[in-house]
Amino acid sequence: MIETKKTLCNRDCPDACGIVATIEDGRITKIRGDKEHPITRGFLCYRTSLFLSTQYSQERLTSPLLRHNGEFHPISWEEALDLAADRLTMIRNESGPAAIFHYRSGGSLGLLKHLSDYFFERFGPVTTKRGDICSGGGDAAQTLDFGEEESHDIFDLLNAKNILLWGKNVFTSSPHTVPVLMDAKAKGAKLVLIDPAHHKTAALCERFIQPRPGSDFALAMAVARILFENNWIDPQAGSYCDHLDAFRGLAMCHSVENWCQGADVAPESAHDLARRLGPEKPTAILVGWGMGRRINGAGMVRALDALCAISGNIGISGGGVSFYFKRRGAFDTSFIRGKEAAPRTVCEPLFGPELLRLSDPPIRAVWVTAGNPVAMLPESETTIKALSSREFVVVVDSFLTDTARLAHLVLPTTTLLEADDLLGSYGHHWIGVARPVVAPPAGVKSDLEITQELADRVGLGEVMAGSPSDWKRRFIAPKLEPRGLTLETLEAGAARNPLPKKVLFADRKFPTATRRVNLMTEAPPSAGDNLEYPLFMMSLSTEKSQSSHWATPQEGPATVTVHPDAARDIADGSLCRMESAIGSMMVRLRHDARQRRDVAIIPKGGHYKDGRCANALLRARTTDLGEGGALYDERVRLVRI
Ligand SMILES: Nc1nc2c(c(=O)[nH]1)N[C@H]1C(S)=C(S)[C@@H](COP(=O)(O)OP(=O)(O)OC[C@H]3O[C@@H](n4cnc5c(=O)[nH]c(N)nc54)[C@H](O)[C@@H]3O)O[C@H]1N2
Ligand SMILES: Nc1nc2c(c(=O)[nH]1)N[C@H]1C(S)=C(S)[C@@H](COP(=O)(O)OP(=O)(O)OC[C@H]3O[C@@H](n4cnc5c(=O)[nH]c(N)nc54)[C@H](O)[C@@H]3O)O[C@H]1N2
Ligand code: SF4
Ligand SMILES: [Mo]
Repeated sequence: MIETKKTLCNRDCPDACGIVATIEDGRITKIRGDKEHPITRGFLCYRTSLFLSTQYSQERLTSPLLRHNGEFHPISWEEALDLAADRLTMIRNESGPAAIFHYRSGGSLGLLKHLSDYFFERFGPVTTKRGDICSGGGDAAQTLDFGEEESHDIFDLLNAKNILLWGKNVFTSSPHTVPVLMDAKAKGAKLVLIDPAHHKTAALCERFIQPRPGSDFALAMAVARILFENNWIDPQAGSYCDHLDAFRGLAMCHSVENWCQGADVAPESAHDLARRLGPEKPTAILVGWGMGRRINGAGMVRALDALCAISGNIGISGGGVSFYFKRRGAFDTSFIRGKEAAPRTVCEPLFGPELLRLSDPPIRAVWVTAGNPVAMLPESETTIKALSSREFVVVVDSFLTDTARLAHLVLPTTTLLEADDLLGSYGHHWIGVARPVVAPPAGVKSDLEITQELADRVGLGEVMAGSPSDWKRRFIAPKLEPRGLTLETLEAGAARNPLPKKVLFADRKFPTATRRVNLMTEAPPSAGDNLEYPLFMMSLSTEKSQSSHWATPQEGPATVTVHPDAARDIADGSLCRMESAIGSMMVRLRHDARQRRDVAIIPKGGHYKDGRCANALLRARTTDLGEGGALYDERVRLVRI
């Protein structure tokens, strides 16, 4: 029998695509993008197009595994969950719930994944994470400036005359924004990319500005100064912005030439950007998630917020400074209190160091779900040391990741094609449901089943009871049902979240304390120079993987891309070592004359066990605000072998 079924992709990706699967005799034979989904438009990205090889991979875990004397042995679910319940209860009773750390990352963005948080809150509350490795800096910046973070409707880009892709590689990280940008171009919009790294997105743009990494604050101040000097400031800016004079003072404290020197761009580039934001508006700024992952990342995003606000691009159609779409905004998760309830928290980017440092009580047990901290969080070796020295580590995943290898107990779970969940998106406003297109293999349980069966064993069975549909209704009811959206309507097809407006802040009122934009008044910290390690290691998303999950197996050393002048006579295609202050790895060098001379670009998500992991070289540091990860400020050098 041949049938087709629809679901939504739950990966940590801004696009939340509609997927259409063809199933023949119980086996998925094909997946493609849903033509009826307004964002997906019938295509999937490279990594998910190849997902069937992951779905049916020999490496997929189909039984709980217990590590004994360094080796994993399959055990039954009964044994596995009895053991987990006993150990967690013992540790809680002996040391208090703070001795247990529940770490959930974004392996699936399904809303029902929050139920793991809910369980641990009711079981403890236990120690949870704070900060955000991904967008902590940018989130804090936008919230501080505007009182909340949301984005213009993605189709409002069609009303823009200019679109500034500020630190954003749409082809790789949000491919379904590309058709919208193409449509905007067809309607006459002009695109500019501002990014230290050269990538495919430059081809979409009429102009490519390539500043020094981390120098966007300086570039933005040059632009601001030009806006002030030409009187291209919105005449009403003083009425809806706080600190306009102080911000002007900040922009005026250096000449345009000096600011541009700091950013290593020609002053003409700053004049060009100012013209687009001023007389040639409306201009939409799309802020990439990557840009804020720096020690001054929040300051950089705040500078872009300020440019948008003072130039009057805020609150108008075709304008705005869009960073994050509130993917959870439509759903009610308020019964889970999260950080507020937790006895203490671990800062996510400092996972390894904090786990080792915490005492009174020390962390004795760690429950990791939907994340691979060894590969994806900074300072892999510290993370390894931290996890290896705990008494009880459980990892819930479908594969034996770098992190799962350190677990005492590994619990196999469902993939995106077996998910039964609710989804929003952080790159547009469409929401919907994921439904299993096939049942999971024997021996695999969903995160919800795992949580419920654990709950049954520790007296929380009733608290966690309910089918996936029951839980979906609970998340949907408070905000969506009054607006006419029910589970049944979402099951019929993705719908636009009715809550966010198409144009944000159209009344120029902001949910800050003063109802005005909070303009920045001070320069953020600077990463400074480093003569010993001259290159910024930029460990960036690649189309070939979803973080540490690769579409096809990777072999050999990681490829590092540098400008030929930065290669120190190491030939294109040859092996060398890349060293940072804390580690070194063998890499294959690739020359690319389109890159800056101060960057070394390596794909993010390489596996530690294969010696491909950038995080082995990266120190655990946080952003200036919001406890994000300062991921792209580590300096490295290349050494001949
Ligand atoms: N194929 C693929 N897609 C993905 C992912 C993946 O692993 N693979 N990961 C997903 C995740 S987790 C997320 S959060 C999203 C977003 O994932 P990101 O990878 O953060 O994507 P971008 O928003 O494109 O931001 C990255 C861009 O920021 C630029 N950048 C870095 N530093 C600076 C700077 O100082 N100034 C400026 N102007 N630019 C800078 C980088 O050069 C890069 O081009 O994408 C998701 N999409
Ligand atoms: N050096 C460097 N480090 C980075 C970044 C960078 O740019 N450079 N990017 C950062 C960013 S933006 C992010 S968001 C983080 C991502 O960090 P992580 O969230 O840790 O990334 P993944 O490697 O995708 O790990 C997710 C795991 O969840 C599993 N999984 C998938 N679906 C499910 C499910 O339904 N249930 C469960 N239990 N597990 C599931 C997957 O198999 C995978 O092993 O990494 C950050 N780390
Ligand atoms: S990973 Fe992103 S682009 Fe790829 S199918 Fe999933 S939602 Fe779409
Ligand atoms: Mo992310």
